[in-house]
Amino acid sequence: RVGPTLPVSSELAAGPVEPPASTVEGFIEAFLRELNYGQGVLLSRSTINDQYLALARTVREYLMAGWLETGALRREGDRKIVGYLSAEYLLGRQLGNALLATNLQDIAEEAMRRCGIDIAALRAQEIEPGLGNGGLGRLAACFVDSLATMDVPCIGYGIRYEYGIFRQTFENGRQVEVPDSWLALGSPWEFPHPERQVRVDFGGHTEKWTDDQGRERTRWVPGWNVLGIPYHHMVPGFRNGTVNTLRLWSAKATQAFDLQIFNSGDYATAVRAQTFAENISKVLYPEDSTPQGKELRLQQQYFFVACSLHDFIANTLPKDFDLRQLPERIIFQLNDTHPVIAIPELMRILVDIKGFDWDEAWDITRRCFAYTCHTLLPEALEVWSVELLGRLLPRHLEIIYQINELFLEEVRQAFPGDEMRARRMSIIAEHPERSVRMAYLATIGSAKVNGVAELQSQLLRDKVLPDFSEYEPAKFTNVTNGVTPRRFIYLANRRLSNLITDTIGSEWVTDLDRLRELEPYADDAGFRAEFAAVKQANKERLFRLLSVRDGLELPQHAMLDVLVKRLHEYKRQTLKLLHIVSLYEDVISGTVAIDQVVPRTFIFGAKAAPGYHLAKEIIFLINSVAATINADERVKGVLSVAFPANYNVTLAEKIIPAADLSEQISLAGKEASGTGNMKFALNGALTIGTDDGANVEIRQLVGDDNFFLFGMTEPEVEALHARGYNPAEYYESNDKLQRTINLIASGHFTDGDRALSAQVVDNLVTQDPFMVLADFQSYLDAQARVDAAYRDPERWTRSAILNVARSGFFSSDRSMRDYLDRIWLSSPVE
Ligand code: OAK
Repeated sequence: RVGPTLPVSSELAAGPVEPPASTVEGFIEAFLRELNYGQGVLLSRSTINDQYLALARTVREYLMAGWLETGALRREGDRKIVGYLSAEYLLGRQLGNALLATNLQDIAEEAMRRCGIDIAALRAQEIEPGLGNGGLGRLAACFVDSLATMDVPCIGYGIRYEYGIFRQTFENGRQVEVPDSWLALGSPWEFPHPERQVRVDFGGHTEKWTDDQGRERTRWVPGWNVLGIPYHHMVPGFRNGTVNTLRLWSAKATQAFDLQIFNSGDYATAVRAQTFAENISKVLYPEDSTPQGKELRLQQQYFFVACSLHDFIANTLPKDFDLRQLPERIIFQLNDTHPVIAIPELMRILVDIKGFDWDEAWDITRRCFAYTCHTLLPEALEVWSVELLGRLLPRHLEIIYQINELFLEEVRQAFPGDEMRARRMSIIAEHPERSVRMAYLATIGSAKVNGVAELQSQLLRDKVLPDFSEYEPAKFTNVTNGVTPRRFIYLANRRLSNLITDTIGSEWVTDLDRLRELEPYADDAGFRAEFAAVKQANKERLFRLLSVRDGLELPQHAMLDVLVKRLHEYKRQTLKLLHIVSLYEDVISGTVAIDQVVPRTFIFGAKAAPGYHLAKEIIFLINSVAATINADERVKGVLSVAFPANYNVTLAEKIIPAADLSEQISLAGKEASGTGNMKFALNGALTIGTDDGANVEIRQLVGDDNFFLFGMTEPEVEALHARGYNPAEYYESNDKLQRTINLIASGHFTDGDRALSAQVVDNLVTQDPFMVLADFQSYLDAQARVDAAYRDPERWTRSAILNVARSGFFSSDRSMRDYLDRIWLSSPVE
């Protein structure tokens, strides 16, 4: 039986909540009940979707007792709770994870078989909730998984976007975005609670008033408002009975909002007004790391943050709770700057509504927040124009001004006469327009600030927030990212999981350092053979999928060389493309005989932000190169390029376990951490990578012999910038690079149309902001080392095993322990 057996709460006085029996018969009974009474159909008349929904609801039943009891424990206990505030949760499919958490996989499979149903078809029916863009959103999903598995009380707060990240399709090689209607067939994983609606105000103005004690106070007279409806999701721990909650907010129009207009007889306007309000949670902004400063985006941010703070204070804390104790009961972790408006919001609640003095409120507030910065790109640092912020949230802008004024006074006291410093540290930027720097507000208003890998945390201190780290060095810390081994090994790579468990037992699933015990087996030829067989089987599984899904036919025995992540110039998909074209050019020019080439299949996966023009040109070029190379008999079976559309969590779970080579080739100093890099290493791919983000830590752990390092270091990049970088020099002086670029520029891959590759080529040769050309030769040299290593399969497999054995550090369970020790300063609940 899953779930704690303690009758912990009088709320459960009606009797213990009994899940169905964990037997095939018990499961079938519950499933048929859900099908008949939940879905309202007979098995013989049911569609695949009926069956999927009934199956999901059946698994839910097994989690319910644990969920209710965990919730009761949280409310009744006095433990500190983590309030994870994130605008994105890239969850991936839920069914497999719920079956895994409840240990019902085999029972469910057999139960479905007896009902004449192929469970694989039901799994495939699920549309993943893509409520995130990439790394930041997937990290949030890994973190809530780990917290539940570690019994840490956590509420994840976010937005229930009606449309998540767009579905990517290709038309003539160009990206076309299709709306992602993940809710179209109903989501069995969410529990709407319209009765727990929260009102959120916007606009209007502020007024001064005097209270009974003669104190001057401020009140916000809002101009309009919307309702937030919470949708609860279960976050099950791995077989520990804990089920935490993810609370996602959906916007709904208030009645008052449209009644006024309705009464004036203008029905159409009233309906439009309703649509306007409900737009707030309509769609996820698809820009990854490049904020657009759109009004609706700020509305989204304030909307979910206001709902969440209200929910915690009014509904989770006891009614008579003394708010001076708030920092003992909650830590709000800010997932980048998107939720940072929570800081002035808590000040508003404490000062304007609860009547606290400013200083006391500020002391409380600063201890309730911690800020994680996920970037190093200057263009990714959010700023909001004062004009917009003041129009949408006039009271919050006043509060931000006051926070700033008091903070700068402190700075001036600490550094008398250093007015330049005070100006640099101001939350308000004056150029190019008056705006609020959200990262500064986050830093000033938080107890701790962290980066997501050692190198980035260092650069954050030295380059992004140097004045702040000088002023309050103890505030800054690092927590290197991690990934959940439940989804990314156990679920995604059952074959490897079984091999590991057969070899060292099953403890590794919740104690990933145990993978170290695999190290001696790297020298065991029998184990290597089994390990290699797992890899081969995973490749074949992937190829079957890509054949059905994308009509791609790929050779069975080539090295699988994979670059999957968002499309961004700094991630340098073009460098990979240059490598592929140079190999191809070697063959077609007769420089290298085809039988000298190590067979490789290259896989790309990448979505571009819809407005990111150059990124979309790069996608087109990759597809053009792929089509040309795949159709060229001269390289058939030796060089193949696959770019399946719509890379997402579901596809990642198939691609990563099959990969031989993991491409982590960002320009040093640009990738904050990366988490794909960790997933590949844990699944036995070797990395070719720069000294960037968490690659640095991966290399330190797996060892130089098991990692292909190339490219400039961050200080070298800086030095080259300072000297003045001119990509044309590299083009002129490197014959191979010239031939490669010339072949692309010639129109060879674009049916002779030179214009179709010109933008990418010109950008590389004349601008190359991420120094692709400067790292080209070093990359090619490293790829030659990759080829040499791959020619020796025993050596390769040995390295792959050592990558797995030495990457236990990259479990998100470890990240959570680090957050607990360094930031949240509390230990998991017993
Ligand atoms: C998105 C929006 C604004 C700022 C950063 C991001 C983002 O996704 N950053 C990514 O976060 C991941 C998780 O920490 C890191 O692994 C990636 O390196 C980083 O680009």
